[in-house]
Amino acid sequence: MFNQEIYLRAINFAAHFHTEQKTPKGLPYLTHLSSVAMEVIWACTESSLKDEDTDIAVSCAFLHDILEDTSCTIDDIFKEFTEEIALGVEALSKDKSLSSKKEQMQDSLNKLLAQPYTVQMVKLADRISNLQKPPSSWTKEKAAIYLKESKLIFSCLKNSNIYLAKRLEEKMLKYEEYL
Ligand SMILES: [Mn+2]
Repeated sequence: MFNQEIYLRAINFAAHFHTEQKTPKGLPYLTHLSSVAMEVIWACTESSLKDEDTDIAVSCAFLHDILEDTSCTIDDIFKEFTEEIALGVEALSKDKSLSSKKEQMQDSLNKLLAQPYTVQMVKLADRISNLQKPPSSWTKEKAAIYLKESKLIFSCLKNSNIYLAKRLEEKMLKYEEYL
């Protein structure tokens, strides 16, 4: 079980910064963040992780897109959360100064591989959440590239949590239907 107060701090902080942001399907962004947190909580429970580890994973789940998508800075996170969480969120964020998306992903994966498994598993949960039916505006090529990228994430981070790895594998198999 996680610490409810830490959970509340993370969800409120995320909601404050993501405010009006929507998912590609037009839903409040908090639906994505809470679905990632839900996958993480499920995996932490299945794996019987320690409460402290679950708290880190759940906090990183709620904060994993905050640096990329909002005005929140790494200093803001350091002020409100532990160093472990701040560094975890930083590793989960793409460095937009790198020129291509491919480089940004590889850089983020390299940073994640230096992080504890509690942070790495958030990336698996994020991709599980994102592998729903693609938006109608996506071409089959775009979806195929997304699946290929998902396979890279899986191969780099699958050892962080066997339950999430299995679930991501199933999601990728299902995603083939959309190609
Ligand atoms: Mn995300």
